[in-house]
Amino acid sequence: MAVTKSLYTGAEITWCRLCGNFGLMSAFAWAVEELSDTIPLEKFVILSGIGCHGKIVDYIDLNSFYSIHGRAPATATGIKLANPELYPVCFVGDGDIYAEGVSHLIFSAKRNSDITVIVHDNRSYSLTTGQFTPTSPSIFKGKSTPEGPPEDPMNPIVLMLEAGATFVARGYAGYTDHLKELIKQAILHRGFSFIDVLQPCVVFFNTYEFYNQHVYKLEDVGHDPTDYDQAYRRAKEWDYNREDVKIPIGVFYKTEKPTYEERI
Ligand SMILES: Cc1ncc(C[n+]2csc(CCOP(=O)(O)OP(=O)(O)O)c2C)c(N)n1
Ligand code: SF4
Repeated sequence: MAVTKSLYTGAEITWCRLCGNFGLMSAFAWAVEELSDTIPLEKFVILSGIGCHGKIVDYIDLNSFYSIHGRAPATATGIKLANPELYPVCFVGDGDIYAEGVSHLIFSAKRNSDITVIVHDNRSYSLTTGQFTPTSPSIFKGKSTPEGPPEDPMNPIVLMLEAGATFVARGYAGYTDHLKELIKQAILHRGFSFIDVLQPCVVFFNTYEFYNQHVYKLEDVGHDPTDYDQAYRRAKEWDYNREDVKIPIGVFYKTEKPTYEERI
């Protein structure tokens, strides 16, 4: 393994104790270490949106860019166009990218920009103290919606399949080893790669117990990620609202097609 320095900056970590962001950050750092024989550290660029998740760029010691709310994928696309040797990885929030930045997400997928987008999907606008986001379920009791959101959640896996993403996955911050493998695959994928990470927020929506009981791995049921129709059916198994169903994690779909940078 080629990594000789710590991947952490040493900056004080201000996430709450047991926040799912810790599992996600460990999985990423571990993935980078395991990829370091193939991808030198200086070839990574990490970008973030705005929110609790965004602090990750302060904590991981790689080239970084603190983007504006919802716009990390647009910035990453520009970086990749300017220097195709770099590997841009965006860390974004569910409020950040499924609300403010949803058009950037859709067009990055549509273009097949050769970037990676990792969503810290805690299903809450947590930095701003718990408003509902596009993936909050009916049972989410926020300060501004004490009786739950007056609308249904969206399904980001289906959205990305429809938008043309060439690598679509879901991970769980509680399963660091599994998530590390997904992150490695996403970074190595040539084209737009997307991982929705179920990330419990212990303050505004503590979902650890729920996910521990409901998550299952696609690879354990013989899922074929090259089959789009099968991916779509698996993606529809959970609509981000129901609590009585199993939740698939793993790679739903992957395919190859020319990237935006190649076509430009
Ligand atoms: C354009 C814009 N709108 C609103 C805000 C205020 N704002 C800052 S963080 C945040 C919530 C972020 O929530 P999410 O993306 O889900 O990330 P989390 O804090 O849950 O990680 C909001 C609404 C902003 N900074 N910029
Ligand atoms: S408020 Fe939630 S998402 Fe933010 S650091 Fe605390 S536990 Fe994590």
